[in-house]
Amino acid sequence: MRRAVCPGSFDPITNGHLDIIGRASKLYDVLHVAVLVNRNKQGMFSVEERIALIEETTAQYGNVVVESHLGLLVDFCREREIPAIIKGLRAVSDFDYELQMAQMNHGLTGVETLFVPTSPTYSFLSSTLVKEVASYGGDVSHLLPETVHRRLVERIAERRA
Ligand code: COD
Repeated sequence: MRRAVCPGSFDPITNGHLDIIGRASKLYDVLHVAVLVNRNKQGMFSVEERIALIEETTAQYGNVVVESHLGLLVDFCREREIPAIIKGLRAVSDFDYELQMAQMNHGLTGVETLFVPTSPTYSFLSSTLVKEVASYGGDVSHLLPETVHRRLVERIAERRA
């Protein structure tokens, strides 16, 4: 069984994430999506909500398993015997930090990191920017799966109420 993991915060999942997950799912028998829990960061969505949105939007691929993890990504990989981490690279600005993490993770357990170049359509896209634009009323509907966009608009309205 060939396995890999796409890790991230996914707060919330965007079309950029989905592009990488969809492409990676074709290369492996099982693709894990790991929602890494950051105790110091209050998200727009709870970890459970993020998992539900990822499960719903990746069901089409048929081989994606979604889980959360508190701790090091290398431990998530070791516990499940996952030899490869898949990361999307948006721009040169991503590269420095991604390279550091890849080298650190490899040094810790030998896990490999493979980079997939993002589709040009999504090279500017991040969850952070989407939340900011949406919170000021900008239209981000073309950047998110429909169900995620609906939940984001609802969440922003709930927070204003
Ligand atoms: N196009 C293509 N890929 C994209 C796009 C896009 N538009 N947006 C995001 N991605 C990909 C990138 O590969 C990105 O790394 C990944 O999706 C996740 O993105 P986010 O924004 O959801 O998540 P991040 O960047 O906050 O995730 C960072 C991790 C949680 C992966 C990292 O901090 C981590 O591994 N933490 C666990 C603790 C740990 O092991 N620390 C030591 C690291 S050496």
